Amino acid sequence: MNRETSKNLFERAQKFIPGGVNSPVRAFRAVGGSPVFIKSAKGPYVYDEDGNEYIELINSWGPMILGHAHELIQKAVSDAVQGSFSFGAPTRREVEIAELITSMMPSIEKVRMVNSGTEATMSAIRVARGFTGRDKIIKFEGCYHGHGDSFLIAAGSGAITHGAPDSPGVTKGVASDTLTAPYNDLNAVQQLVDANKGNVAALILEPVVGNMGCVLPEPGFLEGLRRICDEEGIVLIFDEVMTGFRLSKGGAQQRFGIIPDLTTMGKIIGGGMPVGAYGGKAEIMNWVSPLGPVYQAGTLSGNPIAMAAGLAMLTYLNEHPEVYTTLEASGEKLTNGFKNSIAKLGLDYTVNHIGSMFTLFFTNQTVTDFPSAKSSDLPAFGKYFHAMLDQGIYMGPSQFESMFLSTALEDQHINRIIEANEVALKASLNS
Ligand code: KE4
Repeated sequence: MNRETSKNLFERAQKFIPGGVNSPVRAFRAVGGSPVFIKSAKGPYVYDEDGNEYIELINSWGPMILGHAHELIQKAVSDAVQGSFSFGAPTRREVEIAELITSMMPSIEKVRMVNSGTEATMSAIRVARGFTGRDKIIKFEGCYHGHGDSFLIAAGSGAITHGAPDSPGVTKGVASDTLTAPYNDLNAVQQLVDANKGNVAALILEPVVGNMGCVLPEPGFLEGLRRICDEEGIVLIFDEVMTGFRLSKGGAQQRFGIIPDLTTMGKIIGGGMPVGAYGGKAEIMNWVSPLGPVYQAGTLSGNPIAMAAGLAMLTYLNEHPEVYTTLEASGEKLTNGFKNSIAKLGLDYTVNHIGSMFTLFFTNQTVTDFPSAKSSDLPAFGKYFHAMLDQGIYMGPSQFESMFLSTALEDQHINRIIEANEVALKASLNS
């Protein structure tokens, strides 16, 4: 495939943009080579600046659950832009999306719109700290909650030691208030809680992880966290930026039947526009300014164009439950095809999958946490990624990401991805 224009754009980009991208994962550093610059997309396809067509499995890292340029969402945005772009004043659509979100996710009694998943998670832990009067939070290794300082924390060395900054610029002071535990390890959580009795404000997790690759909660894990948080007065926060409105109409919390105190959202709720949100129990959310003392604000929060896109998206998902049966079937078909090829080639790789999220891990370990995810053969994944790309299949350029299916994928596309997967697996075996 000729990708000269993308290469030239990347050279230009690196002169004025750190790493040539506005978000690190896009730079292909985990897989090598030069990133593809996307010019447009439609349905299951993305088109790069050289006119190459790809069937895609990123879908903007989750938002494009209905495929690209869905006519309903396009129309909602084109109608909205006629009335200007932003007012910095309350609007009807913000009321309507709040009503819709709280009806689709009943654990959310009140919700605040923001502009990204990062803003949502930063704000959620702030209000949890304000509500409880406590300072510490617990997060899990391998879970990503955006680039807020409190989340860029490496695992502490022992069960009761504090986190250490995982990025320059994050202070030791901030890091000392973030405790980390291995995902799926309830005992480690209990130890942290016992060692910090009465000091933990919140526990935040991806109820299904996308950000170490797709990793599912073990049976009893979410229930155990709910029990511990109830016993200790800790605010349980489900970061559903990825899983919200994807794993079911009511997200992971509906699918697993575990109710958090707060939920953070993003991606799908903006229909591809910059939107995040946090919400949950009214007794907690009532602490948010201007009703309560916990300050949080945003010039473009509830932006009318973004709300138009998000409303169109959520309204469609709310009125078309068949979306989820379609995605379940597509996920089953695709990952079964992957598993068949893995077996046929005598490989023992792991495929983690739930609904329309999946990751093919280049490891023979069962992947239930960050260490097992990190046992994957990254050079082999890099070869696989490029072999898929050269066959016109556009996947996330990192082993530690979930892939996302959209309803725009039809059998013909899934069959093509399965065929390309087998070719790419063979290519990844060549040294
Ligand atoms: P944003 O600030 O990127 O909108 O959301 C942060 C965030 C929070 N919580 C979860 C569970 C998330 O997955 C994310 C963002 N996801 C990544 C995908 N790994 C976005 C892609 C990127 O960083 O470019």
